[in-house]
Amino acid sequence: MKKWLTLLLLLCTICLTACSPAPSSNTEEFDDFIVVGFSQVGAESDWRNANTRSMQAALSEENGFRLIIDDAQQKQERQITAIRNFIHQGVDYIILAPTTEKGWDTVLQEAKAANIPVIIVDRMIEAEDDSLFTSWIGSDFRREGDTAVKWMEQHFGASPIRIVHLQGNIGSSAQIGRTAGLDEGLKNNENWQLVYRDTGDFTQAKGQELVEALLAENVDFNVIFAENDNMAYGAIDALKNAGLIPGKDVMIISFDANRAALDMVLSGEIAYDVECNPLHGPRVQAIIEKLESGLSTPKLTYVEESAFDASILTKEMIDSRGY
Ligand code: GZL
Ligand code: ZN
Repeated sequence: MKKWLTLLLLLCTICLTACSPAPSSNTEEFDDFIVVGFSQVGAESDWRNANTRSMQAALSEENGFRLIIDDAQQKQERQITAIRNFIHQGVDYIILAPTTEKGWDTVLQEAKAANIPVIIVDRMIEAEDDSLFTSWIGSDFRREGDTAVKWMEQHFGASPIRIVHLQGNIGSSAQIGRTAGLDEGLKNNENWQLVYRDTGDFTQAKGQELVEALLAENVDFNVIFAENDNMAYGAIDALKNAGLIPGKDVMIISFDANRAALDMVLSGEIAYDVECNPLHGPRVQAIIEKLESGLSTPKLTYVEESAFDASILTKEMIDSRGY
């Protein structure tokens, strides 16, 4: 072909691609992907990081997804902004792991008006009507609290216990349910005394800080009810720094059952750990794939969970778990 003709053709091609209209919204270039906007609580705990990893592994490009994750640093207002951005970007689905139960109606109305299905994971929300979300997957936090209390009743029997209660973020379903379980236990066991209660925001640093302050004031306690493993890790550091032996001087009950915490159950530092399963990725993937093929999905799905103390736990069990 004549050189000048090739050059002319080349110029046309370059011009055509350069002149084609920019995609209408920046999800345009994801046409052959299912675009998912995920508003994640934050990165406050091992549980949360395992939850994020599970979502990334399931909603991957090889599985046909483009996942946009926003880390709200445990602030609801940042989640509301993230959801508005997802609506603006025109994502196909919104996943919300809500920091707290209240305050979602307005922004979820906006998602509904934009015809974007919302899937709630982990904690629950209070919604004026449940058409504001398509499906919820999470844990029964009250049941988790009751499981811990049942074990405490069996383990401590009638001996007097003085409890320090490290709560999660106030207003989150995990805190509401686990606290309700303990409150029921306190009501039913007159040999139980609550000596201190405050939120450690599910973080290791805050858990350590609270227990250090109690030890500095010589508060007398022999049980710590920590609403997640990271606060338990912080409490254990504080006890050890004060020359106390966790599992001997103070018994620790915890939640999540992360790998590191289960190792501490084996070593005796944590007496009992109630599982809260973070591996929601495949469950969300299955829900989206069902919705994509026009099938309906259950409004609420509770995940199966167990609990561990040293009498039933083995290294093999720990190694066989996904987090
Ligand atoms: C529970 C989850 C809680 C975990 C904490 O489902 O919401 O938040 O128990 C995490 O570790 O920070
Ligand atoms: Zn396109």
